[in-house]
Amino acid sequence: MGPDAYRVAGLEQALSDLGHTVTDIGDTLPDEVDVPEDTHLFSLPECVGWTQALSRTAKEAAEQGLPIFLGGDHALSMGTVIGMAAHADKLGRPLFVLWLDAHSDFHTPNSTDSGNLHGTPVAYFTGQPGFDAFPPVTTPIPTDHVGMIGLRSVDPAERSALEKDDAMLADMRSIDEHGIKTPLLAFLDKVRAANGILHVSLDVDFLDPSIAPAVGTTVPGGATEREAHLVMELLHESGLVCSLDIVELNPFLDERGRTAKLMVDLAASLMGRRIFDRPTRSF
Ligand code: HAR
Ligand code: MN
Ligand code: MN
Ligand code: MN
Repeated sequence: MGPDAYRVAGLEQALSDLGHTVTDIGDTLPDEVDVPEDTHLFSLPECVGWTQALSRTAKEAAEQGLPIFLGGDHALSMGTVIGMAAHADKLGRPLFVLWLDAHSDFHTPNSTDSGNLHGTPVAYFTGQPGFDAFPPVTTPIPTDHVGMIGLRSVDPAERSALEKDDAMLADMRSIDEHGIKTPLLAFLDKVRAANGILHVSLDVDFLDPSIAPAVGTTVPGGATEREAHLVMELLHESGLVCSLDIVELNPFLDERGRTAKLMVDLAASLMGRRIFDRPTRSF
């Protein structure tokens, strides 16, 4: 339903209005895999099947242009990031990942209390142990190639794992103090210095629930519409972005499509829409 809500909200039109040639390749179906159900992890066989299918889809799509992956559950990034990592490897450039999220999604299957695999993709694609049921990660993203902005709900197990690593972590407290541009520009400098390319993963709950209610895991105190647009515009200007996930949209929880529309507008800002071209909302 997430992808369809973005389609209805006019994603394709918004991007073609910017002069891009847009190809909607439709919904990706999960591969059939021989993985048994798990008593603790929800929908494990499906997630493994999706990871396998999406990594292949990402690799293929990246050859054609800049893929935008629509979801749906954030577990989607397990596949999109390893696919993009393989693409980057082929280009001979390192992949960096910018995680825009209230959560760090750094659980392993062993540490997750909830059993929700959307809480695990960053641990998976950085090569943490415990993901034996999943496709092997041949090109793990080093944790110092990961930047997280928007953090405000990180479980104790994730916290102690992150403390040992060197991902760039910008929580909402530091954003309030220093502005959202400070950690972002520092991270982009790092990508540029390494001649890297950047995958951006935008979780709806990065945004404040008052402007983006359509997500099952809201955390108050999120990014404002203006902060989020600024991030997208700076990302566009960097010229470093190779791919984007827009995820965790649950249209059942939306109010007249406002969250879907905001996510579409943010994608448009990242793809080059300039400030005076923002659409008027008439109802
Ligand atoms: N850390 C919690 C868990 O693992 C919450 C996960 C948050 N949900 C997301 N991901 N949508 O960002 O269950
Ligand atoms: Mn989810
Ligand atoms: Mn989240
Ligand atoms: Mn997430």
